[in-house]
Amino acid sequence: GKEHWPRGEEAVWKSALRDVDADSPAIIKSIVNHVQTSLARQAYNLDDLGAYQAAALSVRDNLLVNWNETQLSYTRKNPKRAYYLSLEFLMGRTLDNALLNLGLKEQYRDSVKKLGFSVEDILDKERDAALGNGGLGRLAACYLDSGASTELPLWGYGLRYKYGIFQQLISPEGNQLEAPDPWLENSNPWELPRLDVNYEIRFYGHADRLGDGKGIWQGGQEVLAVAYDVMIPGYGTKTTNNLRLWESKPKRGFDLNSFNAGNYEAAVASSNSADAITSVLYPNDHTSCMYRIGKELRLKQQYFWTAASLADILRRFKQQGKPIRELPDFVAIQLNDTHPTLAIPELMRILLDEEDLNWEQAWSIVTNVFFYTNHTVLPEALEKWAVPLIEHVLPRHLQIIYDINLFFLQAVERKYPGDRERLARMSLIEEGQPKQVRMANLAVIGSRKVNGVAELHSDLVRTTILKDFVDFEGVSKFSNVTNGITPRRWLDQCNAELSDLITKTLKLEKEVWLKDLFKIKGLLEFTEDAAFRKEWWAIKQRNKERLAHYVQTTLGLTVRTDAMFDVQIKRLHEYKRQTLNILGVIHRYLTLKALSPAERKKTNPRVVFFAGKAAPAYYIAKLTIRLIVNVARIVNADPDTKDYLQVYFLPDYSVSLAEVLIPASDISQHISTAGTEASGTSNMKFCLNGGLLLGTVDGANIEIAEEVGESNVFFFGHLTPAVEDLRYQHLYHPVPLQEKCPALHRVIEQISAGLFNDAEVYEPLLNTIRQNDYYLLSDDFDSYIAALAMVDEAYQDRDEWIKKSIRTTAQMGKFSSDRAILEYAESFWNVEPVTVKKK
Ligand code: HBZ
Repeated sequence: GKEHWPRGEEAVWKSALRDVDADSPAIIKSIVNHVQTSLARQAYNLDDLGAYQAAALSVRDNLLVNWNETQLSYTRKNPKRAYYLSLEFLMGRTLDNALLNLGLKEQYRDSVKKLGFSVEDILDKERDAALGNGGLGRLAACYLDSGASTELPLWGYGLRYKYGIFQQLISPEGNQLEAPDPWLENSNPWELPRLDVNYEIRFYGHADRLGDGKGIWQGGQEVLAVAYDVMIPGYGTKTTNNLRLWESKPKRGFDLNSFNAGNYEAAVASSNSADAITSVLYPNDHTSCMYRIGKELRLKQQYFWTAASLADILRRFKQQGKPIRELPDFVAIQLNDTHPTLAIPELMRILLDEEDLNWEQAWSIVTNVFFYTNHTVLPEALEKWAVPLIEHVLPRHLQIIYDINLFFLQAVERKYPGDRERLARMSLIEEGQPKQVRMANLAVIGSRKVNGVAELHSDLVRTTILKDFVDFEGVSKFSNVTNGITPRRWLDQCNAELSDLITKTLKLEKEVWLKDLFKIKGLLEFTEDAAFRKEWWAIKQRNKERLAHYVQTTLGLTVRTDAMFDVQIKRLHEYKRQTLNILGVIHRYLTLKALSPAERKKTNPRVVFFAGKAAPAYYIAKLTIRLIVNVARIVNADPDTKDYLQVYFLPDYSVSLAEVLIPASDISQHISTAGTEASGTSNMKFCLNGGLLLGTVDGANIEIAEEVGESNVFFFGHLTPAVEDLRYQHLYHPVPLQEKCPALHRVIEQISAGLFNDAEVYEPLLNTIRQNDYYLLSDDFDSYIAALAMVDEAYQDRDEWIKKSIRTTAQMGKFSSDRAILEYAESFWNVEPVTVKKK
């Protein structure tokens, strides 16, 4: 453990080290210095982008000091550490977050102002780090923020994709087009290349068994994993943790044989394949069938990342000089979904083949190190890998998976003699053409604990997809950690005015309530204070105007800001039912059209916003986008209704767009078919910002209602236990839509008749409802429309609405990701906070 210690006298080093310097002139000096040296630019022709880069480098210097202090203190204290393995980290922008976490925002605002720039303008120059699809990736980002803020020794491990989630363009017809996201184009000041931290990762080759469960894996292709570190500052603490992202590189001297043979092209081609591993984020959420194309590359991504991360974790552990059997006392590894499950056979391989442990010793270490979080119960989303593919890419791992399976099934057979169906269900191998490895089963049996992400979801995990495992291993291994969100980004940063009002009202330092979110409950006593309500409402209004300004400048469209703002923003998926929302919009449109002008005037004006990306191969989801865009076109241009109903599809949804949309919402929609949305996390973000929730009894909506009170949310739709029966009815006792739900039938037939152009185009989408309606739109439509009417009615009583809004924010304390990450640390990992001394 010597590597981080200074060589000479510590005091001499310390006195010379640069510390966080909150002094404005020093900040100006540092920015100017970066302009002149790091950027090699002249002060007089500096643009906003240059100013952003210089400010970022200057802030980075502060982070670096804290990062070094933090890592040094971990090395000295040698605590048990936790590692969060996630294929996705949806970080968004960094500069604003770093300024707020360091407490330097106002100093930098003043400094850049004196240099002739506006801090808002330069913050806006940063590109999002969009290394994720949606909730799962953003959750990982919130957990890193919370880990650092609660001073946990927690590192993230992921991949440094050259291209993040695709950029979404909408064609004039309303089709989604995908363009690459070259986010590293302008260079990235937030990453530190660690060219010296690298590992060789093997693929292909051949594996031999050596007896006693041991083996040897040789040959094939070797690729280099190179580390890039991203600093993760805690809020109001010196702790600055690390997110280590791997880049793939051809091994130096790789395929020298090809060069020697004069086959230059073949050598170059193989280098290309090494680079390809971390070139692009897979844009599919939930639909594993969609990465059948290029699936070998996806498997290689998963192994490359887990192998490099484990090698790094083990190297750090070994530097302490402890025996390998103590690994579980110093290391906990959280698997974010099944994507990193190959870490289980990989650690077995290392322990058996390289550390020479026997099977029992190795398996006992493995099953005490790993923890698995499940994020979905949708059967089509459970990962499976074809046996022949694993055999080809990772031959030794397939042997180990078969051995794990053999021992496991022997144990199941001892407990349930002769129960062959149970064995078939629990096996790691699904029979079929080809056979497939069930990654969730492997993750479960290789882990110490398994959790879902909201109470209902964890119950469903225990009673449906993992029921056999609960019966076999006992229920205590299967628990729940309800998701959370960081109140720093999702309130203080995105809604600074509301944050200031809360601070002023609570008479607490904002550092206090942002770190103990239950403290915002103190707002409850101000619901009856008319002046407070007025301020609360004025802030919501300004946030609506900020959003309207965004729409005006990016799309050239004028949004009316005196209407209710109704928002649904999330990945496009049938189970999330954006289709239900747009059909509801059409229903409202038809209703408005049928009213007299005088009657229309009495209605509640509404602006409906949609945003979200569809997986590029998800045809039905793309049709939904097309329908929304075309409904918007017709409705917004109709002089009869345009004062009462506007619809917008905002292209290219991202973390930074969410930061503008969420604070502006009066009502947001979380309307998945009951039992399908594991948790949802944007529901928490809207409610924290005083938006009310319209939703189904699903995921974390349920716990939000428990906290804020059912009178402050709008629930509708069938409950989870009814869903299975309804689906059965659809299949075996279908009722024509016209009889079952005439209101929905009318809407659908209007689309079919061409009210929104291109009638034929929508038929496949409409047929999903007319035919088996798997996501139960026809069962929930009437109660959905009724719930929308209740929202309208509630909004008319403005004072009561504002009270609901305040009560909602006030009771969201539970949903801080600080609470969630501490639950993982305390009840799973047994990892404790480490205080990093302020110098
Ligand atoms: O994880 C989401 C759940 O749908 C949501 O309910 C939950 O709140 C959130 C955090 O727990 N799941 C995802 O976002 N999943 C993915 O993005 C995904 C990505 C790649 C895959 C599969 C799923 O291969």
